[in-house]
Amino acid sequence: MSKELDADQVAGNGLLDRRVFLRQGGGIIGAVGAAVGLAGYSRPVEAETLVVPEWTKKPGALFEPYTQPSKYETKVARGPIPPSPYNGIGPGSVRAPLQHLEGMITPNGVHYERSHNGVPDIDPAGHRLLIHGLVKKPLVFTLDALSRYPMTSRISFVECAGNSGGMYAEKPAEGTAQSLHGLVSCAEWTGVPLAMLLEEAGVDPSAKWLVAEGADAAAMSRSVPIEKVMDDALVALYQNGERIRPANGYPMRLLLPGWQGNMNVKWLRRIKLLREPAQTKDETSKYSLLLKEGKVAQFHFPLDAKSVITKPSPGVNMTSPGLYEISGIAWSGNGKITKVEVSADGGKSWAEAALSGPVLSKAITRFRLPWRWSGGPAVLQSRAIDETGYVQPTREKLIGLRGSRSQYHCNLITSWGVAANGEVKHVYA
Ligand SMILES: Nc1nc2c(c(=O)[nH]1)N[C@H]1C(S)=C(S)[C@@H](COP(=O)(O)O)O[C@H]1N2
Ligand SMILES: [Mo]
Repeated sequence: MSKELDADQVAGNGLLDRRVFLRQGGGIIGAVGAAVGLAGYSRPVEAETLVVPEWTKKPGALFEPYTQPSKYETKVARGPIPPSPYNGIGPGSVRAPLQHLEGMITPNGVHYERSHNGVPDIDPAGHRLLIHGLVKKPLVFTLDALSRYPMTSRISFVECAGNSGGMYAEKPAEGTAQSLHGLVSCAEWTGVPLAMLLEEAGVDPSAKWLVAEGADAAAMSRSVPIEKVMDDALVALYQNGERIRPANGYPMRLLLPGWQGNMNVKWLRRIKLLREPAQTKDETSKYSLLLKEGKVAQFHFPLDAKSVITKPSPGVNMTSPGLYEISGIAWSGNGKITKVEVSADGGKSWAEAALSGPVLSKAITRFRLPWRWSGGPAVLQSRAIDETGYVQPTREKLIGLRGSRSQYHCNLITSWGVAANGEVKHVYA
C-alpha cells in the first residue's frame, strides 16, 4: 500500500478515512487513484475508438405519458412476490430492492408493501374519512375537501415491525439486503397534519388515544396515543410528489413518522377518539414485543436506530482487490442519525462513515466509506447511532434483551462476509 493510503487507514482490514474521496486537487485522482490503481477501472483511450452506435443513427422513441425505468433495469424490482392463497389477492408482503437503490428516497414503484388482505380498488370520489368519538363535532371529509387544507411535506421512512425478523434465527439466513431487510422504504409524504383536522373537530380533553381504521378487507385498525398525533401525524395524500400508490394506501394513509409500519394505516377511513387504546385484533394478536422469560411489551411504537450496508452485499459482490466505496442506509424512529460506524473485521475495529445530506429526523440517511479491499476475507458491519445516543446493538446484545423467540423490531447489526473470491454472504460474526 502507498504511504498516502497507509496514513488514511483508520481501522483494521483496509478501512480508510471517510474524507479520502472528498479531497480536492489531485486527492483522489492523484494520490489515491495512482496508489490503488483506480485508473484500472476505466480503459485508456487507445484501447477503443469511440464508435457511433446504432442508436445514434436514427431518431429516438416518442414521448410517453408516464415513463418507466429502462428495460435493462429489470433487477430493480420488488420481491419476492409471495404466492397468493386466494387467486391473486390476499395477505403478504414484498420487499424493496435495497441493494439496487442509491440515495435516501425509495422510488414509488419499488416501495415495499405489506398488505394484510390485498389492495382495495378505491374510487377516490366515493372514499370518505370520518373523525368521531370524543369530539365536539364529528366530521366527514371527501378527498376534495381534504385537498383544500394547507399541506405539509416531510421525508420519512416506513418500516414494518417484522422487518429483519429472520435475524433472530439461530443460524444466519441466506439472503440479500432485500430479502433480509427490505421491509423498509423512505419517501417524501405530503398531506394534511391530523392535528389540524382534530382541532376543527374539537377534541374532548378526556380523549387520550385514537383508533385509526383502514378501508381494506383487513380493516386494519391501530390505537395511537394523542401526543404522537399532535406531534407529527399526517393524513398523507401524496408520495414523492404524486398521489399515493394504491398499494401504499391510495387515496390517503396515516403517516406516523418513525413508528412501526403497521400503525401507518393505509386506505384510512375512520378515526375515533377514545379514552383508552381500542385493543383491536391488530394490536393484540400481533405486533406485541416478546421479551425474555415469557414477558411481552404490548406497545412498543418507535423503531430504534438501525443500518445495513447495501454495497457490497449479497448479490452485489466484489470484483477485484482495490478501492471501493462501501455504501448503506441508516435510520431511526427516534430522531436523526448522528453517526454510522463501519467495520471490516467483524466488529474488532470501527471507522466513522460520511453521511450524505440532508440528514433528516426519522428518514433514511445514506452513509459512505472508502475501503481498500486487499482481496482477503473480511466481515463488513455497520452500526448506527442516533441523536438520543442510542447505539445499534450487536446480535448478542439484542438477543440478551429479548431472547431468540422474538419476532419484531429486530435492529441488530448485520454482518456481510466477503470471501476471497469476492462473494458476499450473510454471516454471524
Ligand atoms: N389498512 C391497512 N393499513 C396497513 C396495512 C394493511 O394491511 N391494511 N399494513 C400495515 C403494515 S403491517 C405495514 S408494515 C405498512 C406497510 O406500508 P406500505 O405497504 O405502504 O409499505 O402498512 C400498514 N398499514
Ligand atoms: Mo408490517
